[in-house]
Amino acid sequence: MSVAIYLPNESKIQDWCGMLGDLMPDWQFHALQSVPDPDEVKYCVVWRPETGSMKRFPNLRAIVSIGAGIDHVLADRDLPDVPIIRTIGTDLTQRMKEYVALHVLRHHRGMPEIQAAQARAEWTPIVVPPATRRRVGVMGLGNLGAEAAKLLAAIGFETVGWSRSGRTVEGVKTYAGAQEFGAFLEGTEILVNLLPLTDETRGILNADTFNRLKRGACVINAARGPHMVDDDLLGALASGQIAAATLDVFHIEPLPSDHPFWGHPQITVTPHIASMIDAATGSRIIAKNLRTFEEAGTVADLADATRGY
Ligand code: NDP
Ligand code: OXD
Repeated sequence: MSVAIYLPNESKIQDWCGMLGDLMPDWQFHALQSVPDPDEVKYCVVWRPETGSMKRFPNLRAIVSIGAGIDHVLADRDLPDVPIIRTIGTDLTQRMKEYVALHVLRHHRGMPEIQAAQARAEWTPIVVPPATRRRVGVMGLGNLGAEAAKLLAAIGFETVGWSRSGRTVEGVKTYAGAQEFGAFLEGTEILVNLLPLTDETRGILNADTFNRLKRGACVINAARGPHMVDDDLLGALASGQIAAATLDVFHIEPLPSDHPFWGHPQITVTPHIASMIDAATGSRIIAKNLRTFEEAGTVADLADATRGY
C-alpha cells in the first residue's frame, strides 16, 4: 500500500514518512513529489497541498488532512473526489483548551495592562469582576469549541456558545444559526473563534460583529486567518470598541514582517501554535485511521466536503 505525504516544510515530510513507516512497516510512505509509481498511491496525507498535486493518483481512496481543518485541502481547486479524513483527538483538544484558557484568563485578569504597568515600574492594582460576571462567547461548538467552552464554564465564566445546529454543551447557554448570532454576541466581553473556515464563516470577525459585543471586548482567533477582516479589527481597536486581541492565525502565514499586527500594542500574535499536532501523536492517529479506512471503507473522523468541515 503506497501513501504520498506532503507538507510545505520539506524537512517535515521525512519525519512523517519515518514515523508512519515505523508504525506501519507493511505500507510504503513517500514524499508526494517523488512517488515512484503514481498508480500505486491509495492515500495522500497532506497539509496545505498544492492545487492539482493529488490529481495524478488515479487510484486514490482518501485524503488525510494533517489537522482538524480541511479548508487547506478544499482550497485545491482540482481536488480528486474522494473522502477527506480529519486528524483529531484528545491531544489536539487538550492543547486547544490550554490555549483558550490561557488567553481568556489573561484578558479577564488584565495581564497586558499589568505587564505594561510593570514596564513603567508602576504599582497599579487592577480589580476585575469575578469570572461569573464575565460573559465569554465561543463560536463553533465542535470537537475543540465544545471542550473549550466546557472548561471556561468550569472555571466559572458565564459561557455562551454558537453553532450551526444549536449543539448542547453542559454548563453553556447555546445559540444556533445566523438568526441567533446577534443574541449570542450581545453582552459578550471575550469572544473566542473556533469555527471552521467555510464560505459562510469567511470574514465573520468583522466590524458588524465587533459592534454587537460589549464595548471594550477582547477577541481571540484560534481558528483561521480569513475569518478576520484585518482592517475592521484595526478600526475597532482604534475606536475602543475592541480593547485587545489574541491572534494565532492569519491570512498569510507566516505573518509578513511588515504587517501592522506585529507591533500593535493591543494585539498578541502567536504563530499558529494554539493546537499544533506533533508528528509522533499525529502519526499514531493517522496510522489508526488509515488501517480502519482500508478495512472498513470509512472512519469516524470523516469530514463533510459539501458542508466544508
Ligand atoms: P468541528 O468541525 O468539530 O466543529 C465545527 C463547529 O463549528 C461545529 O459546532 C459547527 O456547528 C460550527 N459551525 C460550522 N459552520 C458554522 C456556521 N456557519 N455557523 C455557526 N456555526 C458553525 O471543528 P473543530 O472543533 O475540530 O475545529 C474548528 C477549527 O479550528 C478547524 O476547522 C480549524 O480551522 C481550527 N483549528 C485551529 C488550530 C490552531 O492551532 N490554531 C488547531 C486545530 C484546529 P454544528 O455543530 O452545528 O455542525
Ligand atoms: C488544524 C490546525 O486544522 O492545526 O489542525 O490548524
